[in-house]
Amino acid sequence: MEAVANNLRGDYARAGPDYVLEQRWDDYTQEDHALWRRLYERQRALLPGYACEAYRESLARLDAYAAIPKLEQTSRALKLATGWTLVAVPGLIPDEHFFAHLSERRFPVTWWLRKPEEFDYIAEPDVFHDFFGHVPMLFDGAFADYMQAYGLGGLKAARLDALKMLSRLYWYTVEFGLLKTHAGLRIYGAGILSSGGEVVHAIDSIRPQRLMFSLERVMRTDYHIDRFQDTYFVIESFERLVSDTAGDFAPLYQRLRALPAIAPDEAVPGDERQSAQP
Ligand code: HBI
Ligand code: FE
Repeated sequence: MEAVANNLRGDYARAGPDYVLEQRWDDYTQEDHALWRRLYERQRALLPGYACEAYRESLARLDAYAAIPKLEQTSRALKLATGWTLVAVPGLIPDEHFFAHLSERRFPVTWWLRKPEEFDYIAEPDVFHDFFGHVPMLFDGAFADYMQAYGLGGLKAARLDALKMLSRLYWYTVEFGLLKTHAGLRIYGAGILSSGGEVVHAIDSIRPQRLMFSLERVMRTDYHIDRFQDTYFVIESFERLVSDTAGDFAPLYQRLRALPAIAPDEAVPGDERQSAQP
């Protein structure tokens, strides 16, 4: 078999034209399931007081500790909850395919699990990042609406050559978003929830700045993909995130593309800073 995308682990050759493939749950080894449990135990222990209620209640209901989940089984429950289903994919897929799946309420989940030596850091999303990080939030109605709207927006942004600005919105919400609650800031971003070190950093560290969500500010702000974030954006609620991002982005893209990007650690006039503690 040719090493497609020079990474046999992803075995893209096995995927269809929409990049979907069979999960082949029986191919996982006992070592894979044991690593899944170790990853799950570490992250679950970090969540009390850090992950938002919607995420924690959904994760508990998923009961996904004992072994790598069967995506078709989770899809049946998810479909009933918010109309979403999970599709197994070989790894990162081209933006337009990714957006197309989201726009039709299908969430792509990488089928393979990292190796033990990647316990603390992995560059690409694996089944642990995608399932443990992203899937629980898809059971929340407003967030599920936001994810589909993001997919629809992505298809439009591709046509407007605005993918860089739109990917910042995904990064600072879906991957690294924080939520304001009466008890303090809580995490809903998958990139934080699936990270061994960033759960505590995102809430307790004095290094990063935490700013109230502003669509324009997010779309102008660059990000690092290989270290903890210097800036986190805080939303009031998922419903508010949906309404803040409901409009047509074309005029915004037009205006913002003429402005310089804001560095990940930069503060600008108008920033509404948030402290992590209430
Ligand atoms: N593909 N499987 C997969 N998972 C992702 O999260 C993903 C992707 N392709 C592109 C992508 N994310 C980002 O560029 C989004 O901003 C589109
Ligand atoms: Fe992700």
